[in-house]
This record gives sequence, structure tokens and C-alpha cells, in this order.
Amino acid sequence: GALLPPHTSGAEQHQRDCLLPSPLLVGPVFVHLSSPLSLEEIKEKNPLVTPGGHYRPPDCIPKHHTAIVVPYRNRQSHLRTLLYHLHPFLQRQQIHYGIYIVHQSGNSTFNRAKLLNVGVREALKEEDWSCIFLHDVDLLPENDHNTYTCHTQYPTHLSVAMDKFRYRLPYPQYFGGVSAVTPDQYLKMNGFPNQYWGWGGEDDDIAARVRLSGMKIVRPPVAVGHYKMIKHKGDKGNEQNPRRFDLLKHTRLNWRSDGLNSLNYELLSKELEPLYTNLSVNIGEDP
Ligand code: UDH
Ligand code: NGS
Repeated sequence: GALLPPHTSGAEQHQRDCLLPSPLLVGPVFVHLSSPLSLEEIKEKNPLVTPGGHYRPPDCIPKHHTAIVVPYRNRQSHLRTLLYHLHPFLQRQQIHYGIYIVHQSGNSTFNRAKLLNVGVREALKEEDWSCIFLHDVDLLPENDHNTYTCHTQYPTHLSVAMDKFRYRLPYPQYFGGVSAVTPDQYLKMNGFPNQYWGWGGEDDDIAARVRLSGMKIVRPPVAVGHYKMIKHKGDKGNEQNPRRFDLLKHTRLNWRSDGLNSLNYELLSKELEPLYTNLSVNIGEDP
């Protein structure tokens, strides 16, 4: 018979590659935001998810290996709603995935982009992910044809049609919400900025890095990129950053020196929870 690739495990020998697109997709779904289930109840509904929030399709060999990185502090009910929704969504896509929650410890001003840098680095220490998703905790994809995989050449912006923006982009360069990079694309743009403390501008800086490093942004069709946002008030510790406009004027000068290559942090703990990996991290504070 034909020789099997050397990395094929015994259990996989009689399996086929997962079909693309996945036959399990259902298209648009209604996202209901009533009070979320407990983590135990969500785990019961997702019996094949393994500790740390990992999953592999049981009956076929997946082509895609995606880490979902979520910047996080003090949004417990949003997290439960996201997990309730995202696990089945990703399983219908038949991809191999893992969910990483990057929790900023302490009370210093929130820094979304730096937490994303930490998440990418820690996720890649664990597995050879082919794609990394940068995912706000309060955004729920409404159509599973919006596949959580990467474009081979360019970074992807997925949340192109959010309900709060009346299902369209708020402005052409908008890159916030949910986006994705391959490890190569991430290296090429020197990751994300570490200097945006507080709300605003960090996503625009990331979009600028994509262009400055010679890439462009790709997007799914608007009809597929629908997201529902869980409504909430501004967070304590994430007030608008008054320096964001000034920082954005200097992205062109700073992107090569501030980013992945200047990242420092202290990993306080890493817990393999039943539905996600919890990384607790000290990222310092606004100098
Ligand atoms: N986040 C937290 N905890 C915080 C702050 C932010 O977990 O205290 C994370 C979370 O994943 C959130 C993301 O960072 O989805 C982005 O936060 P954001 O406040 O910038 O964006 P969001 O879309 O809200 O959640 C925007 C409107 C908030 C009030 C407007 C302020 N002008
Ligand atoms: C822009 C912000 C982005 C933000 C976007 C949407 O003005 O960081 O609005 O904000 N850029 C600057 O402040 C420079 S939202 O409507 O979600 O609150 O993502």
C-alpha cells in the first residue's frame, strides 16, 4: 500500500483529510444574549474539548491549526457567553483550535495590544499554530462561513460588519474587534505596539504596521463577517488614551523598534481550565 506520512499517528491512519468547506456549517445563526450558562454547563455541551480549551475534529485530519487569543480583564459574563458560542462554532468548522485568555493582572491601565503580543508568544511556545486569531471577548460571530483560518499571504480582518456599526465598517482602515495573522505575518510586522495604555488607537497602529511592513489587509464579504457585540459600559482602568493620536503619528518611525522585539512581561500563572487556557500576566504599567 501507499506509504503514510511519518507524522501520522496510529489512530489517524484510516482517517481522511477534513472536507473543505466543512459539511457541518449551517450559515447564519441567531445569537441570543440571555444570561450565560455556567462554565460546567458549557463544558457538558462540549465533551470533546480537552483541558486548556483545545479541540481536534475526531473523524478527520484538520488542515488548519488556529489559536484564539483573547485580551482580558474583569469580563466574566462576556467570557462565558463567548465560550458558549465559540466552541460549537469552531467545531462546526472542523479545525484544530485552542483558546487562550490573556488576563492582565493588577489594576494598572489596560493594554490590549501588549496582551495580544503576550498571547501570541505563549500560544506559539505550546504548539505550532498555523494561524492566530486576536479576538475581543465581547464579539460573537453570527455566520460560520466566516472561517477562523488565515490567508497565506496577508493579515485578515474578520469583524467587518458589527451590529453596533449597523453591519458595515465604521471606516475603511478599521482593524479592531477580530483579526488574524500567521506567525510569519506577525514576525514581518514586528508584532503589535506595547505602548498603547488605555482605550483607542492600538488597532489603527496594527493596521498601519500591516501596510508599513509591505502587506495589506484582506477581509471576508460583509454578508459573512457579521458580529453581535455584547453591550456594556466603558471599563474602569481602560479610559481613553489621550496620547493615542500622538503615538499614531509616529508608528512609521517606531514600528521596527517597539513590538515583538521589545516585549517584556512576567507570566504569573498558566492554568489549563476545561474550556480555555488562562494566562495571568504582569505587563507592567504606563511609565
Ligand atoms: N477588555 C477587557 N477588560 C477591560 C477592557 C478591555 O477584557 O477592562 C478587552 C475585551 O476583550 C474587550 C477588548 O479588550 O473586548 C477591547 O476593549 P474596548 O473597551 O476597547 O472595546 P469594546 O469593543 O468597547 O469592548 C468599546 C466601547 C466602550 C466604551 C467607549 C469608550 N469611549
Ligand atoms: C477609532 C479608534 C479605534 C476604535 C474605533 C472604534 O476612533 O481604536 O474608533 O471605536 N481610534 C482612535 O481612537 C485613534 S468604537 O466605536 O468601537 O468605540 O477601535
